[in-house]
Amino acid sequence: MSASDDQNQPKQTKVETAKRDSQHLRGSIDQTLQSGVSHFDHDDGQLLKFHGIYQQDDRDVRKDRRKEGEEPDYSFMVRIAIPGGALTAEQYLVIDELADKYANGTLRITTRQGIQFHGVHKENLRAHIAAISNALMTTLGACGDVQRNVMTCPAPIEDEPHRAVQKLATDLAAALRPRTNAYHEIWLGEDKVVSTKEEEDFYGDQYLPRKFKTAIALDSDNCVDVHACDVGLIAITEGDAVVGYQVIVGGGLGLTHEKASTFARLGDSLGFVQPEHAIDAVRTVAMIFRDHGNRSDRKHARLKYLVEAWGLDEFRRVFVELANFELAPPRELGQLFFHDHLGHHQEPTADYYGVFVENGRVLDRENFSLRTALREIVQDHRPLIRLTAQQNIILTNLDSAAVDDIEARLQAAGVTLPRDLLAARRYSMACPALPTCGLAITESERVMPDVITELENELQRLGVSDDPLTVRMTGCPNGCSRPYTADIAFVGRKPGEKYNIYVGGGLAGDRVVDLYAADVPMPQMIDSLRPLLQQWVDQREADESFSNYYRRWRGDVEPRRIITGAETPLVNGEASDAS
Ligand code: SRM
Ligand code: SF4
Repeated sequence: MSASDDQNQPKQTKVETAKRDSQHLRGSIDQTLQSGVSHFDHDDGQLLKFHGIYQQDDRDVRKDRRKEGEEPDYSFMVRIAIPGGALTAEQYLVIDELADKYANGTLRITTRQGIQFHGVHKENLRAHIAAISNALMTTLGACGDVQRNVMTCPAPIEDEPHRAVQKLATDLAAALRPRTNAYHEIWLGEDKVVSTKEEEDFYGDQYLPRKFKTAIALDSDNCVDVHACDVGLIAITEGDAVVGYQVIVGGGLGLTHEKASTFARLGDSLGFVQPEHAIDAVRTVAMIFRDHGNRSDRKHARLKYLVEAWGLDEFRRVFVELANFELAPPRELGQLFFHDHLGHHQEPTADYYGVFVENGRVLDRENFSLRTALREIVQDHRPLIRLTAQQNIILTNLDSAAVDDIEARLQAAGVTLPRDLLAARRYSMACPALPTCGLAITESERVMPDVITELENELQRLGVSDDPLTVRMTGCPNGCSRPYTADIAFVGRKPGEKYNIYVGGGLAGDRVVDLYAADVPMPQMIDSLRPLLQQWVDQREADESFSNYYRRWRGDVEPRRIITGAETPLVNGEASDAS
């Protein structure tokens, strides 16, 4: 298919109609909020996403309630979009307070540097959103078919490139934020205005065909997994200056099991732009997506399908036609690196400290009081806060004495310090899955800590527990914790805790995985991996990483850029000898 072939599009989806008829995201949300009903209808449910709100129900009690003839136990997930993950101490304290006041007493740092609340009840939604807004944060555009939270390296490193990418993240977020006044009317009580065409001069009546994700990496640090986004920018540095940005297009991870037409794909280098054209480059890609993306099938509506269908050359041709700035040929990129920014770091004027938050969940439970410890640290030291794309939190602007105090408080709260973590846990991530996510097939966040313990034991037995290794889990194939770029990934496959196991990605985020074993019951997952781990330890060269060994063993000359939803597993689901 080429850019000129797509005029005769088939019938658009119901979501497209809901968007078009919504008067710029108003729908009947306001009326439903004022009514006594427990939940929103389909169309308003779709519109709510643009406001950063997901209607959910407690999956743990869903079946029992159905048997009793009761309706689902509805509540709402609320997501704050935080460009570059940057918050003030005051904002963090508001978020912490809201977790108790209106949500389920926990916070969740997301894989895109946002914050989620779970369990907010309909009657509290307005007050909750208003409190977030009063603290100068927004949930607008945290979900929905618009540009999502803009990610960038959050490390408070005092050099020009870090400052430049952090400023660019904020500017880019502002440039593509929806303009509709609906948010202010519905949640903040502003007077109603009549929706006009001009209200959304960029997005129009139907917004984008699907979510649109952006991230900005540095050529020295890809801690944001830039190739997994619809569009990415990589800051190319020379000395202490950013000389321009490599524009990456067509990344995305969601796929559907056994559907070969769906795939996870890493973005390709489109070209190189001057720093002053970075925002326009992203806007131009978004414009192409807006005008040519698939609006008749949401499973194939992401930008990656358009890039794949057109091919990179055609995509570039259309881009150049629209852009009123130069797109130079892509720069040769060196090996990308990844830093997790955990632990104590010293910069010329201040120190910073990265705290490990297992699977992003900030909570208190028996013998573990991370949430209280963080609140007290923030109250007393007033650090600036940065959330990472690995679901962790960085406290910045500290002096060295503060760091000693922070470590002491975390230890007293039962939190493991980064230096005491083994690599498998340190680099691990899991998505929320059950009981909140409506799409979860299996558990993820709730079982991951035990799976990691089992894997750690195995890696210790093999003598490789200090080797950096990314291990990620999701409760379905949508890829929310970016499993398809990890060294080892467990992806929910069938109810009853059966997972597909993938291997062969890696820390740099520039390779996708292979399907290693399918339908593996959770208790057998580590058994299934054992032969391959053993083979790596026996056959690796020097300190070759797990995935580098795996790629060499498989004879891959080029790292693969795509996996489909219907791969053939390398081994049977049962524990087996990989060699
Ligand atoms: Fe995601 C849908 C959670 C990052 C791909 N994602 C969902 C929903 C909203 C479920 C739903 O649609 O009903 C999940 C809410 C669960 C809950 O109870 O909280 C959900 N996604 C998350 C978060 C919270 C996972 C986490 O562990 O932190 C992340 C929120 C990020 C943020 O702050 O914006 C999150 N989701 C991702 C990522 C990773 C990334 O963007 O870097 C991906 C893969 C990259 C990509 O988009 O291709 C991702 N989420 C999806 C998809 C698959 C989209 C697709 O193209 O097929 C869905 C399903 C959908 O959109 O229909 C989804
Ligand atoms: Fe839900 Fe699947 Fe995303 Fe996990 S990966 S949060 S189960 S949509």
